[in-house]
Amino acid sequence: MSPRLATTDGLPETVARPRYDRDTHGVGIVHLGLGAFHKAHQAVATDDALAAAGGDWRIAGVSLRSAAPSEELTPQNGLYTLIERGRDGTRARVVGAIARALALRTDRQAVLDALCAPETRIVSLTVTEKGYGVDRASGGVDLAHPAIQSDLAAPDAPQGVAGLLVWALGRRRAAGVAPFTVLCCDNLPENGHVLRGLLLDFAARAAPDLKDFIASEVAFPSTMVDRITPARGAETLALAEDLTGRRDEAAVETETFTQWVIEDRFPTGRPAWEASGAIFVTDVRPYEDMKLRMLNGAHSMLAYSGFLAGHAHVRDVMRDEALVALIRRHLSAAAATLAPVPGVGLAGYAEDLIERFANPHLAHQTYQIAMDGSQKMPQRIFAPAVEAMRRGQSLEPFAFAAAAWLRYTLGRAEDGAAYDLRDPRAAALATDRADAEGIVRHVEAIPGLIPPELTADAAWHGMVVAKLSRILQDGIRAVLVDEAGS
Ligand code: CS2
Repeated sequence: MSPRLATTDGLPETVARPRYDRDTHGVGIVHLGLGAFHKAHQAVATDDALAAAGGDWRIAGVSLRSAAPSEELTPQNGLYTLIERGRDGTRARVVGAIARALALRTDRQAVLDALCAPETRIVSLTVTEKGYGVDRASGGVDLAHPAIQSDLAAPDAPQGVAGLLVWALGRRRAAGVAPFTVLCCDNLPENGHVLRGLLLDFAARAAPDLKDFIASEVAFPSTMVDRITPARGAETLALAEDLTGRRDEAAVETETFTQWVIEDRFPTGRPAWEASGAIFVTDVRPYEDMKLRMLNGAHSMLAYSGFLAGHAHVRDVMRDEALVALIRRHLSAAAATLAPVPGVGLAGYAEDLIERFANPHLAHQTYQIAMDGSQKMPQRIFAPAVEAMRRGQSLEPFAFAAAAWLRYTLGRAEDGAAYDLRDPRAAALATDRADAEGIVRHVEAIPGLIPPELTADAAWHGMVVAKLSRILQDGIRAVLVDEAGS
């Protein structure tokens, strides 16, 4: 059996490794949400920045729920293998940016200390859309969210994002330590602004004297993040061992493409992420809308319809002609809802997405993308649908995506096999109604999910009902073929 990865000494020449002395760089970032995406994206950019420009910018990674990431990384001194898989081959690189891996459950005091440390100048986050506890309708806290409930009940024993950040900002202020910059890296529109709104509302309820301080002193730059990173499988670990000659429990597999667009507001400094190709802008919104509506919107559409059509992976979907035609239709409908994006041609962006989705080396499950639909559909499908309606453009592609999602929320495949919805609003989505009209009405009545502009529009409603009804009656395959021909 190969030795465990714990040092870069003796790695094969073919494996890239940190081009800086890890031990001479202190920690400057606490990252909440130590999952595959962070390890494939921000940590890699930080590794590049450290190599190019140095600085005390290594990362203390924190997982809020599971202890697994820290159990995997700690014996490896924070090192892990990044496997980049493109059409032109597979490359392995050992990333050194993570200095420590902590789990809130088992290393609580160390996490709190790291959040309060003056050296910590940035707290970045990838906790997924559902991790924040934002009420999308009000922009404030979602009082039904478990972490919000427990943090409001016991603000001095924080468990969730809002509680931890507000608590730490309060402690820092009391100690005369400058606040950290809060850097949201989840797929939410205006993610910095959303997180700011959440913290201000949480503070108003739990620590009112902090609200104005957070409003005026804390920076929340928004970011657009992009790198397709499938959940790790056993094959990932086997491939890492093949490529490096080391066992690596923390390896991740991703595509070669990576993109990061960031608003440049970091009062206490930041790593030289431009060294990894990050783009700094004053307003990230056009890029975010492009990525959320085109990449993520097409992803959700293909995940629901592809899963129902029996495709386990995105690469299988890309071999289904009808689905590829629908992805193209979706991409161009989504592109038509966008404001101009500086420096980006949307037709080329769409072609690149088709190529990225078709990557034969990535085992990206449709079931993974299908997860948490209630948290994703608003920004990916409903927001562009509202914009298309305003502009008098066709709503068909968006109505089809909505119908495919609604069919998916029923929790059983066309052969009758049941699957777990994996959605925090699964209970609210569940209905006894089996007819399209009943299902659509039920979901339209869930607060904060489908925008009122759509629920009030008879044409939209009728279109979704008609498409869902046809899927229920004739099956997804027949509808895919029809839609692709229309
Ligand atoms: C995907 C994203 O799982 C999903 O919902 O759409 O994780 C997607 O792969 C990334 O946003 C790509 O940057």
